[in-house]
Amino acid sequence: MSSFMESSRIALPIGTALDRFIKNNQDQFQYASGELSQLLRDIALASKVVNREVNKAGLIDIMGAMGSQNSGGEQQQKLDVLANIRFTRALTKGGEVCALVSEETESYVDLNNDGGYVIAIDPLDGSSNIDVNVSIGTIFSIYRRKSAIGKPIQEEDILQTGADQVAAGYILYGSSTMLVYTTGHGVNGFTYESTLGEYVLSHANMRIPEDGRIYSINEGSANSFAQSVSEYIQYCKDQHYTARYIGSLVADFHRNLLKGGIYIYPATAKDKNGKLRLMYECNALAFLAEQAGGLATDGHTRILELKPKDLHQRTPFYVGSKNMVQKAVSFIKES
Ligand code: P6P
Repeated sequence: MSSFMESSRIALPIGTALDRFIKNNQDQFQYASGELSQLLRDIALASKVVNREVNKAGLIDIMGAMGSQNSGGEQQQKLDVLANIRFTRALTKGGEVCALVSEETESYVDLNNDGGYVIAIDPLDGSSNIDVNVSIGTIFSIYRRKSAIGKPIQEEDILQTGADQVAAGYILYGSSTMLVYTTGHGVNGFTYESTLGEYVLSHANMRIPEDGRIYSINEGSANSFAQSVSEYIQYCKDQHYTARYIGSLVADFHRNLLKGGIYIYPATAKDKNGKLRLMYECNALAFLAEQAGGLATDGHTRILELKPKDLHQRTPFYVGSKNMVQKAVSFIKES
């Protein structure tokens, strides 16, 4: 065997880079693939900067709280604010986005009347874990604006149901950094190769197992769970399922996507409508879950059919393996 053949055998091929993947699958995006490429490139670029800052959090003064609160009255961490700035700047420069809905800003941010897309984003979810070096994430939803390009933004552009998403995804800043997204034709995962500065396809056509044995819920709130939730959790224990709860939605979702499982954030005494936000947390993960063969509901209605009334509205959230979500819902129906 020639030396070239010998060396090529051990040199593993580098997977498909994100940009190339989008171009190779351009027929799957109902609008101009160049626009989606630009949007995902802007998001990927900002995530690379956030990734660098997250990885240095212990070394530079970006840990801890800002001393300010976000729209939900939650303490803003310095990295929350930094991440919001990074994504806002990248999406502004890209020119494709007319308006941005963010957990970190009370109202939507009007970016560019000539933009054809609206983005809803949680720039850095799991902020309570930032200072203790536990995985955190970015969650994003992409909508096509409904009003005419070039005109001022309308409410109909902003308060769209999750079923209207044209793309959605998350970045997980974990032991490796991954970007996982869908445009409605399956779910694909890309791992960040920092020496190349590229996201490279590592998890093609991700599917969530129809069944699982992992349940993720904060049982510290169990005293205020509805009876149906308590009964379902007891069912999980009777089935000897495993309890896994990281306290970072993206990390818990990603693990359950790979291994099978259910994540539940129900209504509690503290959060009467659940803690998670429909527009920039639940809709994106619901789209991904369904595209991977799973389900996402508020206990009664498919998440993607919920009509938002407010940018920051909360919803109970049951998401994950199809059969597990259906089982959890059956307890609610019986109650
Ligand atoms: P709790 C993080 O603040 C977050 O929004 C999600 O990432 C996470 O799943 C949840 O809240 C944790 O909330 O009430 O269990 O601490």
